[in-house]
Amino acid sequence: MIDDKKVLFSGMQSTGNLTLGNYLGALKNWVSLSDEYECFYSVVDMHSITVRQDPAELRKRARSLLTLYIAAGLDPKKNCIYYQSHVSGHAELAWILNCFTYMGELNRMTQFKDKAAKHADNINAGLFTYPVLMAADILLYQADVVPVGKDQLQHLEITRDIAQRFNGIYGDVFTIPEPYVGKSGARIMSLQDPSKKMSKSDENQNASIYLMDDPDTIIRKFKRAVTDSEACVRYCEEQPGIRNLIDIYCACNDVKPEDVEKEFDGKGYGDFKMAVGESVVSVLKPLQERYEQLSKDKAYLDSIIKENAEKAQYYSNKTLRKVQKKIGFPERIR
Ligand code: ATP
Ligand code: LTN
Repeated sequence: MIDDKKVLFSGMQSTGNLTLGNYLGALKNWVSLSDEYECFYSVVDMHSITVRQDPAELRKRARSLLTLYIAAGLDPKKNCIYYQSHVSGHAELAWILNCFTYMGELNRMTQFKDKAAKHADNINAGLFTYPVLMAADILLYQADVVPVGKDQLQHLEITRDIAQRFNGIYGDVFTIPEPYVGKSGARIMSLQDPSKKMSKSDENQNASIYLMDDPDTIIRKFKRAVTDSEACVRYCEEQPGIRNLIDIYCACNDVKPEDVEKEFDGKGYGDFKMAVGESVVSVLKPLQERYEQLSKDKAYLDSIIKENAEKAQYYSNKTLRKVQKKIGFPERIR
C-alpha cells in the first residue's frame, strides 16, 4: 500500500514498434486502472537486451515507448513512468531472486522456448533468467496487481512462486501479486496468421497494426487480413480470423461479440473489415496526435524522466533494504 492505495506494476519492452495488440491487451487497461491504484509503469529496457540490440536504436525506442505511455493517457504526475535501467534495485533484487529460483522452473517457460528457437545463435543466460528480472520488477514495488496480456500469465505464476518461497523462509517480505487480464483485447492475433499472436517482432509488416500506422495503411492491412470462407460475421472457434477481427472491434468500441454479430448480420466480410479498420483509425488518431506533440517537448519529457526515476528509486530501495537485511547482508554504515 502507498497512501492507502493498492500498488500496480507493469512494463513493456522497448523492442520494436508497439502494435495494436500491445495497446488493446495492455496499455488501454493501464489507463483505465490508473486512478484506482498507485501505479508504476516501466520501460523495461534491461529486458530488451536479452535479444541483441543496436545501441542508438534501443535508446530511441525506449524514449519513444515512454512518450507513448503518456500519449496513451497515463498522467506522469500521478503514475510513475520510468526506465528500468535508471533504477539499480531491479538488477540487485533479480540477483537475489535468482538464488531462489530453480532451473527446472525456468526451463518450463514457453516464452523462453519461443525466443530461444527464434534466436538460436544467442541463447544467453539473460534470456533464461528473464522471468526472474520480471519477478524483481514486480516484487520491488510490493505490487498487488499486474495488468498483462494472457501471454504473460506464466511469468506471473513464477513470480508468485518465487515470492511465496521467499516469504516461507524469511516471513512476510513480499506482497503476492495478482495478474489482471482485461476482458477484451487480451490476445490479439496476427492479421496474417490468426493462430499466432500479433507481435511487434513479427517480420511480416502486414501481420501487425503499428500504433503509428497512418489511416490508409491501417485500412489496407485490414482489407488484406486473412479470413476464412464462411463469409458470415460469426464469433466461433472455426473462424479464427474473423473472431480476431471481432475481438479488435469489441475492444475498440467497448461492445460484446453478440452485438457485433447482430450489427453485421447479413453483411459480407468487406463491410466488416472496413468497419474494423475505421474503428482502429479513430482509436489511434488522438494517440498519434498527442505523441507528435509530446515528442517535441524535450524539456518536459526530461523532467518527467528525472522525477519519476527518483520516485521509483525511493520505493524500490525500501523493499531492497528489507530483503538485504532478511537474508543477512551486512548493515550499511552511515
Ligand atoms: P515481442 O514481439 O518483442 O516479444 P510483444 O509484441 O509480444 O513483443 P511485449 O513487450 O512482450 O510485446 O508485451 C507488452 C505487453 O503487451 C504485455 O502485457 C503483453 O501481454 C501485451 N501483449 C503483447 N502482444 C499482445 C497481443 N497480441 N494481444 C494482447 N496483448 C499483447
Ligand atoms: N515480460 C513482459 C514485460 C515485463 C513486465 C514486467 C510486465 C517485464 N517486466 C513486469 C509486467 C510486469 C513482456 O514481455 N510483455
